[in-house]
Amino acid sequence: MKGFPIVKSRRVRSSPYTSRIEKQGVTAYTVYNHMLLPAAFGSLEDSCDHLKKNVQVWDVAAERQVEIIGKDAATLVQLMTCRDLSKSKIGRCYYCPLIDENGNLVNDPVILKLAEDRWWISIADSDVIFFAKGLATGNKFDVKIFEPRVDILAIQGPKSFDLMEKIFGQKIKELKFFGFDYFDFKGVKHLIARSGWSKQGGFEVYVENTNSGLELYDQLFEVGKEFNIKPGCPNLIERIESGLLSYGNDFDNNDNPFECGFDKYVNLESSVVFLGKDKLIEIQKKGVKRKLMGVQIDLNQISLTKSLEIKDNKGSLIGELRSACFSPHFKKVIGIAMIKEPYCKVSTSGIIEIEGNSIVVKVCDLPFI
Ligand code: THG
Repeated sequence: MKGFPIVKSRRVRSSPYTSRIEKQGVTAYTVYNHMLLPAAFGSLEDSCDHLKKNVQVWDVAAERQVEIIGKDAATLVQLMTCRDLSKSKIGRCYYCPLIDENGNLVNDPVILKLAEDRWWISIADSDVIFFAKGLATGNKFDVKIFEPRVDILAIQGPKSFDLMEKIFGQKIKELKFFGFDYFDFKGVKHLIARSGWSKQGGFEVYVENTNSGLELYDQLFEVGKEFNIKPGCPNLIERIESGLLSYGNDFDNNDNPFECGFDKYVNLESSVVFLGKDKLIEIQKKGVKRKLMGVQIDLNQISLTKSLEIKDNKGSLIGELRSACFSPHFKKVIGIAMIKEPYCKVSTSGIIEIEGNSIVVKVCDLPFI
């Protein structure tokens, strides 16, 4: 992987775990929510393979929390998302598209209901806090909105269950997918959810007590030896194979939830009030003219730094490739692309230009696995 150093500063924040992952061999960072997010520990292929078979600890402190607390907290959270949260339960996480007044996407956070009047929005890479404050002020809501000191550690991979049982006891194995509860580590309570940005299974520890979190970090690696534990990070290959979408890469504020395949998180029939609802009803009636699709390309490597135009054989634009990687599993390049009608169906093909060569891309369904 080629690259240049990122300069740390007050603006590009470190996490409590930064000094640890640097001792452990982090080789690349990206910036996410104005914070360092590890992007590689050596080869992405090797890390992907390791993640699928073992267990990794990820410093995902860059998944910041926006806390909303107060009498109108539930109303404000609902105003921001098209997912009906009226039957939501304390102790559960909800994957929710956030929508603006045009029906376009603002973010795709995990939302945690801590209490009827207290919520955490665990955000992807956009400034949700200002969106929330604007809406709260404009609507004169009785809420407090702030970024609490929470730094998530993700424990991911098939062996995460046995590792976490050894540290937190067998009750942790009873957590349901996207459920959370509080677990004791040496006298300190930690909120732990069964979730994480991989499809290999695992947990996320929402660390509020930094000292205890650092001690937990070291303990995970100590106890994890027998499970072949390694430091890791959200893995580009694994997440594309699994069809986990990335705000800013695969979609952004110019796209709506139907174009991105978020249909099952859009509840237009319910009576709940949210921003852009009328627009989404209109969009659904008309139908969308493009969709996020998978693509397969017969190449053995690719490195995208911006989207690539996809054209038909007459040179007309049919879409754009937004993320891509070489997948050792498929032995070719796979990617995520926004494809226009009528090309957004399986086995259509198009052409991309890479360093002067025309290369065929084949459209397929998401997820790949
Ligand atoms: N965990 C936490 N915060 C996050 C992420 C996370 N914030 C940023 C980013 N990731 C938000 N994006 C996603 C995208 C997908 C999922 C979670 C966060 C995800 N999706 C599951 C799936 O697609 O199978 C389940 C969704 C569901 O149906 O409920 O897990 O990873 N804390």
